[in-house]
Order: sequence, then structure tokens, then C-alpha cells
Amino acid sequence: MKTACVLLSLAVPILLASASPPAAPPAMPRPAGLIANIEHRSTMSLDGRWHFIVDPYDTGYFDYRHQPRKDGYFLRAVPKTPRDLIEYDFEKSDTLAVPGDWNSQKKELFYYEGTVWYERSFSYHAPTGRRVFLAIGAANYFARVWVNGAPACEHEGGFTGFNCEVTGLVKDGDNFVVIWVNNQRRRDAVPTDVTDWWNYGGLTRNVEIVEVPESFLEDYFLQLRKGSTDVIEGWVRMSGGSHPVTLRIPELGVEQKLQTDASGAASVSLRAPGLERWSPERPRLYDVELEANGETVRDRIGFRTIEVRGRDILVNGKPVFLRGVSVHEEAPYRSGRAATEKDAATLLGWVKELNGNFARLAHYPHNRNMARVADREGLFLWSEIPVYWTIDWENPATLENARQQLAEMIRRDKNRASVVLWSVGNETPLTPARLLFMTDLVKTAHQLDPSRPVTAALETHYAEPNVKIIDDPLGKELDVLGCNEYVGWYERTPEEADLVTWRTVYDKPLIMSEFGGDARAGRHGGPDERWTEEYQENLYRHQIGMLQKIDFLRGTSPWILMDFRSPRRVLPGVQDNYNRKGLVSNEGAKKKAFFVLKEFYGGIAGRTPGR
Ligand code: GCB
Repeated sequence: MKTACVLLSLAVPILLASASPPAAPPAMPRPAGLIANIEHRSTMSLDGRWHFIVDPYDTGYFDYRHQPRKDGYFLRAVPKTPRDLIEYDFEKSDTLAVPGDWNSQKKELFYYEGTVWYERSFSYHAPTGRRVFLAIGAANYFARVWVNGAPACEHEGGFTGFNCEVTGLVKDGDNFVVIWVNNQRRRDAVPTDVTDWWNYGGLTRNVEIVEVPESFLEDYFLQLRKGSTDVIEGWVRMSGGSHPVTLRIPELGVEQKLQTDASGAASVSLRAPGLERWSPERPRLYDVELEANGETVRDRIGFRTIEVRGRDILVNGKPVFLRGVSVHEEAPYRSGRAATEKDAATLLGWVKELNGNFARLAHYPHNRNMARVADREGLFLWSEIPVYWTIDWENPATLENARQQLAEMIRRDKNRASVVLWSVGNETPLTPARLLFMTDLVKTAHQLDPSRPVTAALETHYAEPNVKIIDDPLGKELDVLGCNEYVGWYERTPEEADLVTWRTVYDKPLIMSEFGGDARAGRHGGPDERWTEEYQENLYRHQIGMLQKIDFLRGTSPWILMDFRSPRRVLPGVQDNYNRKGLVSNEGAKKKAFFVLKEFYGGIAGRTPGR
């Protein structure tokens, strides 16, 4: 893994990974299609305090013969007479904040992996002639949802949102929702059972009720046509049927009337003279309005092109160098899952302070605020699915799961100008089964979004003692090569980076998607002393020297912006369950290497080093 270079008190027991997914109850519907731009629809937030029950044996779901219970906790039953036997009580149970993971909120849940039941009530006026959805931004990892005791939907995948249609389930007055969330790691899941990050469980992102018309604008995709400066093209899709849709961009004087076909689709192609393209230097966003069936959906969209030509990445037709850093969805100053706009602004603010124009969002789709803030601030993003390390490559259900997560990631963020790269995975092994699996994902990404290049963080090896070569056969399928390498940390010394040169068998741009080493903030010593800020600083200096000699290098995203929790990192007094490769500590202290990278990026802003 590490020598790799890549194209690119426990009251509750800790549960071990099980071999197979939890059995589905009968008649649990699949989620409805994701509704685009939920944040600007008519919504009612269900964020706040939710009651929870920790259920390591899944008592609320299965009976003692392991059959799904008809009287499970989802009924939220209350005794009607003193004789009634009901062995749970949400009302009297403790609460957790939503959004938020359970591990960082309750000491006794720090290491917990298993089932937690969430419950909250809400009063509601069920609108007539409207459809109602329950939108869950993310539930890690598996979720089953009931509204007023009736099954609403289930979803697998911890980092993408899903919607359950609850039109017939909600009523006027008091309602309740119960969500079973299970974060048991599984060999056949995506991600699989071993990762280098904390398996934060729970309702980690916003939960809201969304109201839309009977036939509603479900999705749309608007982009600047490649090679053009003012032609916007794409499509809109109604939930079904032929309907008029009006598209307006008032600041550009654009108004286009569309008519969807019987399937609900219409394509868009329009000229918008005077359009100012989005770029990191001038992140111009336009108010876009889409009116359909009495609903006006408002978005803020930036228009730019992204292309790969030979070894160059072109944005708006001009070569760019991506001055970045990798980022985990870890909350600054408090740890746990980041979820808020403020978290996103802090994390991405540090990227800007580094003189960066790019963040690699590792290793899974991050919350929606990241791309919104990046759109506003003028940062490029790499967005990835958790196809990480040793996936169950030969399992068709695992591939289907990965495809679904890829589709959900693309569906939510495809209108964000900041997102310039979709990544289909990280450090995957060189086996035929993996190649088929990953190739399928690359093709799926291209099909779903023909406008953006696809990448992956690959591993590499030495062709000669000091020559690293990028020749992973997956490179053939990718548009941009991602490569992770740890010269000076997992292999060799920082000084030896001076000897290393790089080759590729592909005429494609390379992003060095990871490099780095651990330092405990405030720990000082010589440049040869591991875990010190000086060691990390020295490593960055030598890495930067090596990287600048790679003539096909078009971006860097060292590992990593901020220290993040990982159960793999157990060294007392140093790691204490944190991966310490951050340029910033989990408490927000900037380490010496932060300033080395900042200086480097400041010096190359606007040009491509090594060219
Ligand atoms: C890697 C992985 C990343 C790890 C990192 C490390 O290659 O892609 O997820 O956290 O190395 O620190 O070892």
C-alpha cells in the first residue's frame, strides 16, 4: 500500500463485522430517485435532538428465531394499559443531535459498531395535491426508515443521500419517524471492513421533509458546452409526463421554454451572450430558476469547461495546475463527522490559506456544503466513492452497490462548477477482477456525466532502483491519473526523494493524490526524528523537489489537511487514535509543513511547475 504510487467504557459491546448484510424485512421499499437541489426546495428540517436506543443484538428488529418482528421498535409502541408488556420507550431514552455521528457524542458509543434506533416526532400539516419525501443526507451505513410505523424505505451506503416517498404515510397533526441505522463493517460492503478512518455511525447529515408538486422537476443538468464560451446545454427531467418547464437566468437575460416528453425529459441548449465563466480566480455564479408545475426551483450555478488534452487539464480552454490537499470529512476543532457549512468553510478556508485552488475530498462523497462552499470560494474539487483498498471484487452485489453510490454522488453534485473530477477509487490492487470492476465504474461515470474527467488514486512500483513507473492497466481507462506515494515515510528517507524520478506509460496528466508523513503538533526535534514537525517539514521539502521534476504532473493533493481519527493508529502519546499526517492538528494548530506547502503553492500560482 504505502510503497504504492497511484495513477492517479463500554457499556455496549463492540460488534465484529458479519459476513452477510442484515436481512431485509418484507416490503421495505427502495428509495425514490434523488431530488436535485433539495436545499432550495420547500422543506421542513427534522434536524435537532432525536431519541435513540442502542440495540447491539437487533432486539428491536428480529425475534429470538431471527425473524423480522411485526412489533419491532419501529412501531414506537406505548403501553395502553398497565398490563401491556413493552420493553422499550423512546420517550424516556436519551437523545443524540442530528446531524451527527453517535461515536463522538456519547463516550460509551465511541467504538460502537452496530444498530442504533433513532426516533423523533414532528407535527405536520399534510398538504393536499403535493408529494412528500423524507430526505436523509447520509446514514452510515445501512438505514431502514419507518414513518408512523409504516415502512418508508431502506438504503445502503454511508456517504450519499436518499429520499423515501412518504406522501401516503404522513398525516395532519402528530407524526413520528423511526430510523434503524447500522454501521457494522462488512467484507462485501463499500467501503469494505478495513479502512484508515473512523467508522462514524448514525444520521450524519441533515434530515428534512421535502414537499413538491404531484409532477415535479426531479433533476436537471446544466453545463457549458465544451469548446464554447456561452452555450449552455444539458437537460431537465420531470418526475414523469410531458410538462412545460421554464428556464431562466435573469442576469443573462435568458428565458427558455421547454416541453418535456412523455418520459419527463427535455434537453436544453441555449446561447447566453455575455456569460462570465466560473474560475477559481473569479468564481462567478448565476441565479438559475427552473419553473415547473407551480414550483420554482432556484439554484446558483457556475459555468466552466473542463477537458483533458494530452498531459494537460484545461479549464475554460486554459491549462491549470491543481494546487491542492486531501481532506477527510472530519470536523475541525471537535473531531467527529463534519456536516455544517461552517465546518466546510473552515476546512476549505485552510485550503485557500495554503494558496491552494483544489481539494481532494477523500475517500467518499462529502456533505453537500463542501461543493457549495467550494463553488463560492473558487476551489476545484475531486469527489470520490469509497471503493478503497480491498473490495470484494468478484461480488456482483458489491459492484452494484459501488455503482449506486457513484450514481448518487454524481446526481447530487453534477451542477457544481467546483467539482472537476470524479474518482472511482483509491489504492486498489492489480488483479483482473479489480480491473473489470473499476473499468465498469469508469464507464458508468462517463455515461452519467460525459462532461467531467474520471480519475482514481492508483498504486505504482519501481521500474529501476530510483525510477517509479505508472503503468497500472486501469490508467488506460482513466482520463487523469492519480497516484499515491509515500517516499520518505513508508519507504526510504525524505532525502532519497531527491534521487527518485517518475515515468508513465500513459500520455495523460498526473495528480500526485497523496504523499506525506505523520507529525504530532507541538512535538519538536531534528529532521530525522519521526513524528516531529521538523521531520514532516523536511519530508515536504524533499517531496516538493522531486515532484517539480515530473513533467506530466498537473496537480498535487498531499495527505492530509487535518489529523483525523483512525482506529489503526494506536501509538500512545503520538497517534492516540489519530492519523497525524495532517498539516493542521485536530485542534486547529498549523504544523511547520503547512507553511512549506503554502510557500510552494504561493510560488507556482498561475503556472505549471516542471513544464
Ligand atoms: C494511504 C491511504 C489513506 C491513508 C494513508 C496513510 O495510502 O490512501 O487513506 O490514510 O495512506 O496515512 O497511510
